[in-house]
Amino acid sequence: MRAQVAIIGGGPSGLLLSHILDLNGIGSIVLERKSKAYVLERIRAGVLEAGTVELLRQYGLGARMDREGHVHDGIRIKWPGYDTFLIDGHRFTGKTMMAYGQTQITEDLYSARETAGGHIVEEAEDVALHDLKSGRPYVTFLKEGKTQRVDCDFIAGCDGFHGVSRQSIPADARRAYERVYPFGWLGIMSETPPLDDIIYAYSERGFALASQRGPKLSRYYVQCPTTDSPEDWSDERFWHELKARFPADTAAKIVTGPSIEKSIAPLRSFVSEPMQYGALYLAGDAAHIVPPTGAKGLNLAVSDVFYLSRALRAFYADRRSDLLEAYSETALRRVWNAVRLSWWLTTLLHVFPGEDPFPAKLRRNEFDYLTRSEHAQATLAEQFVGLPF
Ligand code: RFL
Ligand code: PHB
Repeated sequence: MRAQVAIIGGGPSGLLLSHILDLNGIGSIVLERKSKAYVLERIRAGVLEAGTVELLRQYGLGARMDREGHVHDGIRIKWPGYDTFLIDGHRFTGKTMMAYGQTQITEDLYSARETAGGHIVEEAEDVALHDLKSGRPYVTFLKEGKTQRVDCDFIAGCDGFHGVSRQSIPADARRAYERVYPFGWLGIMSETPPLDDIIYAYSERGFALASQRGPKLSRYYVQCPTTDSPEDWSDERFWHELKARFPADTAAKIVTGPSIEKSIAPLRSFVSEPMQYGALYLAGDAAHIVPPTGAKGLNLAVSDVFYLSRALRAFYADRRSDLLEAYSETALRRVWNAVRLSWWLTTLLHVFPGEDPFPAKLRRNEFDYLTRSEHAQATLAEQFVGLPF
């Protein structure tokens, strides 16, 4: 097979890249290790930055999002002893955010690719990248027991944190920067009406989050030890702990019911630099991970795809390679902003196991300052709603 761009991974990064390239007359093949059904079953992100919403609309992917998504001025923070605090993106930037699930975006992307006759290979096993520096790169994979080969001009590594693309860069040509946090998030989905607002709650028992996926679908999280497994958490225990972390009046409004999904995600900050090696360009979680506090991961995947698709378009339409050469540096500037913001919010809103009383005092003072300073609020709101691409 031959394609201008071979895309490894059919998550949001890979599918969006292939969609935008197609609209610019650039051909691609997407190689996805799992089945489409499996990819669509993963429950992940739920909050989109203003720039992500605009980009999805611009590429014809906004219709269902605008129908079913829920617009928010920002996310609220509940802190014991304080009035509810709104990270007010709208007030400070004029922009809003959208609650719309990654699952739905991925469905929209699959259907857009299928309508356009896009080439997606599901259940592609043993994907391997070859000759990245040769000027004639290619990818091999196993499908139904047969080895296949895709010759291409470029390879886009969109295969997430555990993918093969980043590992295909020689160890001495990349550097990783990492923080692993000493807790995870236990998340549940339940077919119950959500609260009106998306709320981060800080309490001495740890962090909790109330979010939503639709008028009758709620998503909730609680901070938990990394050693826990979902089996340790009955629904009853989950609801009890969730409510204990919210102020009593908010807890009273939470409608409980059976969970339809329950999983634990570890929290990590990770960046691999550079995001390019020869013909290989990394995008999304393949190059970087942020803890979910701040809701930046999917939005970063979208901004990477924006920069990479723009660079590939300039290459094919205008024979310009300057944007490709600048890709890693351009994308990383925005990545590090999200890494810093997500780290800061994680530190502000979580209780670190075994800590002495000093950090709790700092957190409280930081939050107190935030509630009193318009400058602090403006700084946070601007980055939370998302810096321009
Ligand atoms: P994905 O989604 O991991 O997709 C990668 C795809 O590559 C496939 N793959 C391979 N294919 C071929 N060969 C291989 N060797 C392969 N290895 C892997 C995988 O099967 C998969 O289909 O990465 P992508 O596309 O870069 O997208 C990134 C986002 O998924 C991620 O950043 C977000 O989900 C992070 N995130 C959030 N981001 C937000 O912007 N807002 C949020 O509110 C938000 N909440 C979250 C989150 C992530 C969470 N978890 C579970 C990590 C909440 C949670 C709980
Ligand atoms: C979600 O709705 O899943 C969600 C919302 C906000 C976050 C992370 C996840 O910071």
